[in-house]
Amino acid sequence: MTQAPRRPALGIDVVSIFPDYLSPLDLSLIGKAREDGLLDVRVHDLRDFTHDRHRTVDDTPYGGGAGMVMKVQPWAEALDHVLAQGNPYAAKPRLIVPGPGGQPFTQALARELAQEPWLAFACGRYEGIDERVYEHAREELGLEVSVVSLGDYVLNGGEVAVLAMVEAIGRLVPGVIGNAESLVEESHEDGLLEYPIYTKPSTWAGRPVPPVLLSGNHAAIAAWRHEQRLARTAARRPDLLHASHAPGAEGGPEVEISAATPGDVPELAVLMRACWVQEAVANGTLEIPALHESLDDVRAGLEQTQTWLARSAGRLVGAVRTSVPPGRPDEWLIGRLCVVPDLQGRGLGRRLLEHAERAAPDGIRTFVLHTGARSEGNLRMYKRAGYRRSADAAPIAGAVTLTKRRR
Ligand code: JD8
Repeated sequence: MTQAPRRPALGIDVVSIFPDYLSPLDLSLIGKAREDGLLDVRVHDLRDFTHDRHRTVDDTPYGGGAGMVMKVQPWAEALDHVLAQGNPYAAKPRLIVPGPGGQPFTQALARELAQEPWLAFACGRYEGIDERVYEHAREELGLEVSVVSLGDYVLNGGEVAVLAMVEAIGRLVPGVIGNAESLVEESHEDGLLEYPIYTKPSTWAGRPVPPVLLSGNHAAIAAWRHEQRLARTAARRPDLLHASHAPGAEGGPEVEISAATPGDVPELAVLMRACWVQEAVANGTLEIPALHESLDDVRAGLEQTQTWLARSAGRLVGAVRTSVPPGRPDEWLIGRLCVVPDLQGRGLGRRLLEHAERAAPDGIRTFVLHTGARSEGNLRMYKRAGYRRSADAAPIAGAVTLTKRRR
């Protein structure tokens, strides 16, 4: 099995008048990732780019007012220096400037920044940085500049924010977190908070661990954990819950799921082509049946399976189909589950999966489905839904079989 080529190190430059403030990045997982070459973090002292005896980086604000403002010249030279050092994987860094008025820092933004090859962070102090530094970075240096806030409270400078952002971004770089699996069910990863966790002893001070967790019944454990996540989110962060679980949230106005009819065939063919191109890219193969089906094949599919469609304000936004595999009367094969690219990650796939499961007739004991071995997003969603890898071969090369016992 050839090793996937290791992703080049994520380059991170940080400029601050308190470089020692960033020394926690030498420790723990981020520190190890730097030793392992997964992250290349460089911290620069802004005062190194001053030329006066007092190494001055600030001055009084034009127009009056309290406090001091950081001067343009040291920042301009510091940015020139960072760019001049270069990065083997990118011509220019994306510049992140923490500020209380910036766009909120979120897990989604962390995921986005973790995809970048080179990030630079400018830590302000005092009342902030002269506005012309932002203009110079954008217009003269041609950098993408983002002002980002850690949260709705006031800090004394950008260093604490950079510590948090570098940790949240760095741990998403492949290989930094030993068991990438553990990233799957984290809070904010999918809009729900985490479930409660326990370890030995199974009873402490008369307090038992919830019995389901000792049952070995993966499906029941997955279901309990999902319910706990919903309950916690409703209690602590209803704003998140509304976003991910309110009816219609998946696609704006109401999303209705209904049985497909022959009239839906043309749209369904387009939807499946769009979604399986994505799978083909992820899995590096075009040998995927959905990509080679004619309209007649899709029409036949409607006759041989129960096909369900999700529509939002009339727009076809998702689909799934179900059938009993020949010779396996107690299995429910769930297939062709797909969601339009612009609405993925909002729970519609999970809703279609639950609908397909609920549609199973009596006598069905096991749900079965197949997906690409490298379809990370799908595998995460199915794992959260209680599915586990099966030794059974999948119908096509590069795919895997997942099963779940019906509760
Ligand atoms: C950068 C200077 C201090 C801010 C006058 C207090 C982020 N969530 C956040 N809260 N505060 C910051 C932040 C604060 C900063 C700087 C980030 C640079 N200050 C200033 C304006 C009011 N003092 C932040 N991210």
